[in-house]
Amino acid sequence: MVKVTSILVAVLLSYTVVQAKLPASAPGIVVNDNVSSDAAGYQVSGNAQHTNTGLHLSLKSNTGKKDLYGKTIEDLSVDVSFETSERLHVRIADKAGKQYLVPDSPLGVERPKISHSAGDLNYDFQYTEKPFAFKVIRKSDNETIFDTTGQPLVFEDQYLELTTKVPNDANLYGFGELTGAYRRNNNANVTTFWARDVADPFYENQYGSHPAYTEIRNGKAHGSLLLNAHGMDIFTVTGRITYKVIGGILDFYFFVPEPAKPNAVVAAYTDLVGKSIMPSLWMLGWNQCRWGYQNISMVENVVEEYKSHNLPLETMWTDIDYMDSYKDFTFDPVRFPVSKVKDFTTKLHANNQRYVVIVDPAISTNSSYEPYSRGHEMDVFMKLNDYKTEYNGQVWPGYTAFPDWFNPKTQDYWSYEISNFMKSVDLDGIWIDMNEPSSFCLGSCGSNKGNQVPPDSSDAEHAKEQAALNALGTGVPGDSRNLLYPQYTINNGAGNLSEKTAPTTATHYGKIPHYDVHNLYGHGESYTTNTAIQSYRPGERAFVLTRSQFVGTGKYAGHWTGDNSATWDYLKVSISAVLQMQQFGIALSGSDICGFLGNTTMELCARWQSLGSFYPLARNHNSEGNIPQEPYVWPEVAESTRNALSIRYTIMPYMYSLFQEANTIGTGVWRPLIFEYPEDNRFLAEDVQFMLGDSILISPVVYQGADSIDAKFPAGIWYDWKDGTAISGPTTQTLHANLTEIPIHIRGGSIIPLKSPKLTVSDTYNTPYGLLVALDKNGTANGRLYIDDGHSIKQDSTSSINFNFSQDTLAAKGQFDYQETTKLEKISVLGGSFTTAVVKGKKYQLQKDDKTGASVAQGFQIDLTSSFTVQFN
Ligand code: MIG
Repeated sequence: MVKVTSILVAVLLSYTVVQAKLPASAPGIVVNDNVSSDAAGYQVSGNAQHTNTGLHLSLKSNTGKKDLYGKTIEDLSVDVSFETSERLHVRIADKAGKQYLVPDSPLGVERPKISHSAGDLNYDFQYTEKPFAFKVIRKSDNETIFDTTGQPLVFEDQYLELTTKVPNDANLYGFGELTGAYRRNNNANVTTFWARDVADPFYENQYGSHPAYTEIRNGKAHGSLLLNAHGMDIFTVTGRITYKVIGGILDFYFFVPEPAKPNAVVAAYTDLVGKSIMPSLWMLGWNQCRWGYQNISMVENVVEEYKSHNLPLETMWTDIDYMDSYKDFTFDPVRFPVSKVKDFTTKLHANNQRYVVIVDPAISTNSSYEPYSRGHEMDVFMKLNDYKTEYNGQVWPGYTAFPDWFNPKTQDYWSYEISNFMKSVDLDGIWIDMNEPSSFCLGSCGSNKGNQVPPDSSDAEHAKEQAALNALGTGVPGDSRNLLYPQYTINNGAGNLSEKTAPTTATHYGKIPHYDVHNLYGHGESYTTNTAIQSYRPGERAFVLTRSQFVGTGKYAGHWTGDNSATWDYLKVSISAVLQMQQFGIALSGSDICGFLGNTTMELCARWQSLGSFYPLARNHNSEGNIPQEPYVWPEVAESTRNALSIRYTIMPYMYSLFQEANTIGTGVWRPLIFEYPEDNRFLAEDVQFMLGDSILISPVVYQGADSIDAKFPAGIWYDWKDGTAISGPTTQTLHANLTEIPIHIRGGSIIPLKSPKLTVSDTYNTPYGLLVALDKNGTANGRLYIDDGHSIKQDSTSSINFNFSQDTLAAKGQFDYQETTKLEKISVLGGSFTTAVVKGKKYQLQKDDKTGASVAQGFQIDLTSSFTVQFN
């Protein structure tokens, strides 16, 4: 266990490093942000061909400087497909088709098969022949949204470069996963894409890759995706975006919706990459986790404490502590005996609570460990560059093998292991970590057929590992590329591409070098795990929480933002981290509440619980060795948690409806204010205040010692959740919020479906429905409620109810197929001055509630199984 201790020390030492202050802009790690202006470039050769889907061009390399960082590919083809009126596909590829492409779903991204060009295009595609360059123009306002004119095009086997001009101070959102401001600073900023196990450093590459952005210009939005999984740097420099990629092709998609709304860009983007997973209702409940729950009684005790402090708890989690010597699919026989864990889950389930545990992809190579021998037998692990020898890295259990998601047999392997494991104690979901993939040694560093323990990591040891890796060669047979040391060095914060992960010369099924699919490893595990969980609970929505992700992972899993620190900077930046995931179609996301690394404080934790209670995925998680930070540890934190969670559970039908919209339309559960109010320039860089759906404005306090926030309000009426006070926007107001409160405002013009908050989601959902009607200045409001059984993948019948309030009448119309048994019993109105409500001829008095400021009518028994109206006087 020597090695494990030294890793732990390294983790502990890194606390001080990661607790750096939030920089105003990217730190100076920029290398090579220039464009290669002397590169040869390309010209169109022959005639353009009109195809069924658009246009086909052949390109030939010009004379001039070639082979900048690899071998120039002389012949290219450009295929332009007018896929839909709002989606344009521009693929620049090597004519020979040798460059690696992101595979189709499920392990990559499904590219829609288009047979005919769409009509009514919102965009124009224009190109120049010599040198070849292209523009994408939005027709409605003749705005050029992508423009490579006058910029070099480089296409080499290990280096692609393309630049588009953008306005000097462009409003760019996306390009993640990244810890930093939501609006990208255009001042020599680089985003690097190479999945990496690292504790959320600001403006460096981390766990996931989404080379996609939305830009807002003069209130109008468009978007773009470079569908490429290779390592890359994207520079957002004054006046341009420059892509520098170390493999694959330039597979661009452009999203040009009309009207050109930011949310419509997200919808168009997720039309392509897939919609966010539909969570079961219970996944909206509160989660408690930590690394350091050393035995099952500690875990049971946490559940008890929650109950005795009257705090909602839906799902209890355990980290690698539960495992026997950190081996997947095992429970420590002394600290977490299976029989006791099973009793624990049985008890949780009886109380409508859940249990989720962590699983790492790396499998201990101990030959007496069955999950290893089975996998070895089935031949499902990653290989070295001889395509035969197993690649063995090192993770928590010591030497490990890595499941190869690209091998078609791996699904059977993983389904068997996961379902067997889940069955042993009746688990509810799986949390997948370390799937960048993370490895503590360099290269294939040994294996544990008997009981070998990896040596201490040291410089000498690392040098040995490096030499052994080099000795295997820098590439793979039949491929001339230098995979170990590509000439263009992306700004990988870990240094060489093979550091702290599988080496780029390791291989996957089909002889694919890891170099080409590194950024897809977590995506593949997310899909495979989701499918595996379904083999244990057929028909049920699977719960997977993944650390590493790629374009489209949201359709298989949720994501937490990894190892943040218990500091005020990380509280603040969690907002842009979650907003980013919404934009990428990973709606079910959140950060570790109260902070993972380092000790939290009462004040920080109180504020974080308030904010985190509104994360789409709300989980308190803590690292080893830190002081406990469950909300009951401090009375103030318990109070702030009860306050915020009582609001979350009250508006749960609204949140669930938002998740269903994320799953069908693609819009975020959280939304940046600029996405809702793109014409209001005050919100261009706003990433503290944000919207929950389109009806709730959240204005958290994120600074130490502060007890107020200068909150900006969009145009319209905004009602304070606490007392109904109306604020008329656009305006800025200083809102007071003591330690246990978070300012929340309801947009005038919205109708929000409610429940009565209880300690679990199912108890909450057993209470009658209510409606909160917040009127705008015209006395109108709208809202929506989605109902289904809350857990099945396929639904026989669902309800989608649209509420409309106008001319003093509330009307509910839509689809009412779900046999909902709880009734609508209460309607609260903010604004207006009504005294009675009439339902089917029966009169109800409205009473002013002095606390909430609303006029409330109750005692209805309105069925939510058919349309109805309520008349207000
Ligand atoms: O090497 O399982 O991001 O949430 O608690 C650290 C222990 C491994 C990293 C995860 C974190 C988890 C921790 N893991």
